[in-house]
Amino acid sequence: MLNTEKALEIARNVYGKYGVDVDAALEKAAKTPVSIQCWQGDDVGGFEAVDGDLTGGIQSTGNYPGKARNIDELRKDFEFAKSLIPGKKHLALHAIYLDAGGKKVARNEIGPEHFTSWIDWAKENDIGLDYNPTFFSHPLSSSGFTLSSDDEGIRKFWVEHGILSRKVSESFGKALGEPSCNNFWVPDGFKDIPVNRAKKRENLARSYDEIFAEPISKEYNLDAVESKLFGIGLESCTIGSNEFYMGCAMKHDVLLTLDTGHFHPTEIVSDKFSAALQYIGGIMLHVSRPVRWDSDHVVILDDELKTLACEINRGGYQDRVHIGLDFFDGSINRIACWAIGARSMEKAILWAALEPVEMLQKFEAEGDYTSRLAYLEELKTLPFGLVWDAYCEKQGVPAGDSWIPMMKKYEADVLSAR
Ligand code: RNT
Ligand code: ZN
Repeated sequence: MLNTEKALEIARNVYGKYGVDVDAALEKAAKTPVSIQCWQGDDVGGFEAVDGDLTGGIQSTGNYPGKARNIDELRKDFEFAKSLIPGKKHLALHAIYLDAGGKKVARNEIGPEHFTSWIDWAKENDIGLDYNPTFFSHPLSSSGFTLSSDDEGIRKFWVEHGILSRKVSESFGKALGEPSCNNFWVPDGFKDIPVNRAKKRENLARSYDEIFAEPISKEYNLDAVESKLFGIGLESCTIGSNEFYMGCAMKHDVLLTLDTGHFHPTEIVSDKFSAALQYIGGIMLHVSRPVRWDSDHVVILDDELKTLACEINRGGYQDRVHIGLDFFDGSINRIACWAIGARSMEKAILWAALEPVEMLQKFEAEGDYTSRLAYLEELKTLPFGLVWDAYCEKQGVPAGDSWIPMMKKYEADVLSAR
């Protein structure tokens, strides 16, 4: 392998031809936070003191050995995964990952006190935290409806969970000095053709009116609402659809969460930033990889991932789009999933930072679409790999494929003993 300085020299030369400042790109990428989902570590199981299946129309398949069985193991695994991933990182928690010392806590009572050990851990590890209330895998979600339920008791129960989730998230922001994104996703929907969609959507809207009634400083907490197309067993109607949450995000001035697996298969999320952001303050991304359906495969560096990152950059939306990951695969080494997915996201962010946006946008403004396409193609074969390796080196994480034997060793030493 070339040494870092040599590699950078070549890259500076090549990218310089297009007016791209490689060093500025490295800095820009390093500053972009990526929120990594804790739930990849244990197949969305969580650590409530009750056993139950994963419900809500989502699924983690595969039974690869070595999954984290408790908070300590999950933290250890994440610490190791983190050492393989360059850039600024957050960990996204779900309410079911609370630390209640083995005690059973009702969902509508999960509050900041159950996450103080996570905050201490986050400080030690120099990462930010994000949060998600958990509206699935619970007896009171088994009817298929939570915040949209016709049953006032059930609806109120989940409203209470939602209100408390904002307090947990606020406590993260206060303790760690940067806002925590608090993401609402409810599985609510119908398997078969409903005849009163309106009622459920009115209920859901009413619930958010109640949940978002109290103002919380955006310095600490940024609420986000996530739409979806369909879930397994909920194919005919999702109450929290895209149109529902577009309006909800506008009304309550909260982030709109766009999950890349939550749209029709040919519909692409990279086109949506510049549309939604004309009217909505900010977007939270759940970067995932749908294969034929919302399958939550591990994110890879495909064209759409690059375009997602480029569109944030091209539009100047760095401060308004919060990048988060959302995939969960139990069929291969789970730590490798984190590393592959998050490293791919980082690659895309660096790729975008290396794009000669000014030059390309000038072609477009001048109507020279020929040059626009010609250069977009030529850029694909610039020595990106050299810059990526240098980025990893500078960030103190393994470059190239050198992380793979490290991951295998962790598997042999730690995971295989579980
Ligand atoms: C489900 C949503 C949601 C979940 C996580 C676990 O389709 O994408 O974001 O994946 O909250
Ligand atoms: Zn999601």
